[in-house]
Amino acid sequence: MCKLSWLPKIHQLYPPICLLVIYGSVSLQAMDGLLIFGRGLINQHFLKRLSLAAVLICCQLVGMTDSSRHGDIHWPNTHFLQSVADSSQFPDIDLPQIAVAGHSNVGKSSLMNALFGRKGLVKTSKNPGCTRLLNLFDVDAELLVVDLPGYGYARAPKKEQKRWINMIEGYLARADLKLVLMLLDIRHGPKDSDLQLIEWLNEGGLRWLPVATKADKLSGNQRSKRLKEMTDAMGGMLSPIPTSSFKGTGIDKLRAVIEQEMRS
Ligand SMILES: Nc1nc2c(ncn2[C@@H]2O[C@H](COP(=O)(O)OP(=O)(O)OP(=O)(O)O)[C@@H](O)[C@H]2O)c(=O)[nH]1
Ligand SMILES: [Mg+2]
Repeated sequence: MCKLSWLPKIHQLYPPICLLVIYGSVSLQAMDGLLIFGRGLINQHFLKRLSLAAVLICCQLVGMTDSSRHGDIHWPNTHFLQSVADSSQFPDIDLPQIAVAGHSNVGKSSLMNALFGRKGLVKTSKNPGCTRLLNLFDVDAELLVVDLPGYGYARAPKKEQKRWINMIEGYLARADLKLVLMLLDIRHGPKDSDLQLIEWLNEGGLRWLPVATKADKLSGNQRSKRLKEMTDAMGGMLSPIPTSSFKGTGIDKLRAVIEQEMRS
């Protein structure tokens, strides 16, 4: 895929252009002000320019406080690319890749909606086994995020469980991944199936980031206790990030860590 990475994006140009216009406008105000002060009157022209400067300053403040924009990635600029049933169907995409892995129903798809700041883009369900294919999302033409089917859904037919595991392992083994987000329900910590996957990721030399989901279900004290237990049980290079897709907890931090990992 051809990517014009040297071209700045519109949102990257936005703050400097705004600053330039504000600077120009404020300088004109100052000149107008001096002239008017000299003549001792305020005309309509002056008031118009003053309101234009106020509007531009507000726009700039909104641009600076947009929490879904970190560094180079504008997260809401995400679109669904395609679903694939196994890694052999994977399209040739020249973007750094991250995968979202975890037990069935742990909150993978919900977390992706929260990360993208786009409600309903990724399909979620209260019934386990909702995501059954590898779903690919292009984030701002900077990043490819892959939503994986959940493992460990005991009530799914054995044949189907085997197919999901093969699909996940086949993909993880072949993909050129920058990072795997390893999702764990903060209340339960890692299950045997999670520990198996972690061992497998470690053996393959893949970098993984533990993400504790559904943090809204616990009080502050309980959260800290569970996070410590989680770290002790899993090891790993990166500390777990507590998140809640419902409340937006930890989402900014997670975006920042992902972007940092992309750059390293
Ligand atoms: N309280 C709470 N519930 C959540 C949160 N995130 C997800 N859920 C709920 O957990 C259930 C599963 O969410 P999904 O995002 O579909 O989980 P998944 O891991 O993608 O599930 P599979 O695709 O089946 O593997 C849904 O009922 C969600 O509403 C959260 O942050 N807090
Ligand atoms: Mg899902």
